[in-house]
Amino acid sequence: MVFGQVVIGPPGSGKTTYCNGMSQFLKLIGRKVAVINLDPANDALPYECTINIEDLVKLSDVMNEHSLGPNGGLVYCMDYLEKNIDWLQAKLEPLLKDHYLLFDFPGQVELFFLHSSAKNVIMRLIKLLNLRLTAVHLVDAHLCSDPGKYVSALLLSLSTMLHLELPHINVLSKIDLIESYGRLAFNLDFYTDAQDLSYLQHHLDQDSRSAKYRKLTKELCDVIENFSLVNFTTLDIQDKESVGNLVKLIDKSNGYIFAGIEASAVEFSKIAIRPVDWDYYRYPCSVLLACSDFVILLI
Ligand SMILES: Nc1nc2c(ncn2[C@@H]2O[C@H](COP(=O)(O)OP(=O)(O)OP(=O)(O)O)[C@@H](O)[C@H]2O)c(=O)[nH]1
Ligand SMILES: [Mg+2]
Repeated sequence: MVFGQVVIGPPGSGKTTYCNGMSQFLKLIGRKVAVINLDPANDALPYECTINIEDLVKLSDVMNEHSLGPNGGLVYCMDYLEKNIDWLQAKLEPLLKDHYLLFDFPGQVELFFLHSSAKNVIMRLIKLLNLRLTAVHLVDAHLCSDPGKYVSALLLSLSTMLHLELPHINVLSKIDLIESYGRLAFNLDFYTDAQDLSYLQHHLDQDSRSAKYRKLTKELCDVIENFSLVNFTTLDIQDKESVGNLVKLIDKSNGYIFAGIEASAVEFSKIAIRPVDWDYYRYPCSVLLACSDFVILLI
């Protein structure tokens, strides 16, 4: 049985940084990790990727050949990947024996709550390769600083959960920056639990700009509350405790802890007994070399 994570979320929410930090953390606790970049718009990758969609299809080629913008280009690339799923299957097969998989997906959100290609790719892989995957949906914690944006984050999370039909964990990323956005209207628990949204509506009513959308906001909040599916956990990718807590949640959701591969407790003890140093911004040697060449050229 092969376990892994499907890392998704809006542009800039921290997916690529997460894959880098998470792969280093998992390696430290003794897992063999493969990061699979399925975002053709990711140019400078901070992690060493085992499989790169760029080897199948390039976003710039698609945009030039089909006169598409970046959004249309990404939809095309996902459709292309779905049609060429055997390419990805063949690349993944050698990893199945002992690797934990991290899939870095594009940040174009409609691919995950509207279009079917990304979902079909994930479902086909699960069936063909017997994978156990959890969707890790990153949302920038900055959205908590504005009630309207927070409602949109809830709605996006709910639609993505319903569309993908995977074990799913919503994460407020970059939580280390939350204090820099000013005082929140409610305690952080309010935003992570997403329980009683009437307080939020009341708060929105205070703002004259939001008042005219009052009925719409109420209806949206009712939908979110009626499903009662969305909550969030928090993450600071630089903090080992924060990453460790998230790993434990993910292990429960995709069944890793029940698979008896290695007891999670044993794995975590490896990290507890020694100081941990990982650089989540780390760039692979080739990128550093390319950068230093560039500097030399500039000199
Ligand atoms: N302070 C802080 N910054 C973070 C964290 N995670 C990511 N970032 C920063 O957020 C920015 C965007 O991160 P990326 O990893 O490129 O985000 P992404 O979701 O992959 O972006 P796209 O691929 O463009 O959709 C970068 O400058 C990261 O350094 C975090 O936990 N804390
Ligand atoms: Mg990225």
